[in-house]
Amino acid sequence: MGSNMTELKCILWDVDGTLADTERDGHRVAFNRAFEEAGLDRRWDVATYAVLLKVTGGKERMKFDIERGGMPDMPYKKIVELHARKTIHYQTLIADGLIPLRAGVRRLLEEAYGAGITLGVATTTTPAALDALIEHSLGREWFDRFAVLAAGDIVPAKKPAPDIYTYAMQQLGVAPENTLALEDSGNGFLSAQAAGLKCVITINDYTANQNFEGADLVVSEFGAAGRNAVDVLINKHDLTGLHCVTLAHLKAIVAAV
Ligand code: XBP
Ligand code: MG
Repeated sequence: MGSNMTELKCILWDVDGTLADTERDGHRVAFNRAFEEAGLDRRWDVATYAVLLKVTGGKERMKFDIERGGMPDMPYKKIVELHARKTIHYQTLIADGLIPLRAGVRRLLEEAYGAGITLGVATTTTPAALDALIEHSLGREWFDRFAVLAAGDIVPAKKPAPDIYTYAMQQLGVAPENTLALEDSGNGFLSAQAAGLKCVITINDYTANQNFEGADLVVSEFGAAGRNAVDVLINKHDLTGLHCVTLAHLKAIVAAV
């Protein structure tokens, strides 16, 4: 590699929607269980949740639903209590093994880890929810393999603000030009972009119609050798051989001018 080429040193992973499709059958269901348990009439159906997902963070999402008249007003303390119960329901759902990793996630994680790339997490979700997913879907060894787990209220402003990415890079001592973000949503993309990062998007049902203009690569999933080729929606750097997304592709994106 020539000295004037930018080297990929660090990959920061989003969690919800990127590592696993946690929103529809995980977070959403957990919120509804907490509402039911608290005697609230409100249930978030799949379509309603699509609207609510424009606000990141579970407590912030509840506050937003209250403001739009979906839920009765309540003191912030009550929101925090409901959210704590929601997190416990979410942990139970994850522990039941209901939410698998998305296609190609483990392959790409292992390829990057084996190649000595620094790996980290940058998410708006609550640390306890992230821990559950690592323990039950990824495997305990990943607690050590991720060099930073940046999550939830550790920064005051959640995505689309850049803060969580900036925090993760500060913790790791890596520069934005050597770091790549992996995301699934418009808010995640905006956050990564604002932190000065190039970004690869793996869309899902909730995010497929969001705006990813300017993203480096947008695909249907990371993919795998034994699966159909991934759908490529944006390929800014004219990458080839995209049956599935490999570490070589991620390196090429960071090296591209
Ligand atoms: C997605 C989010 C999270 C979850 C809910 O985060 O917005 O708020 O929907 O998690 P990301 P909490 O894609 O950045 O991982 O209820 O724990 O906030
Ligand atoms: Mg996400």
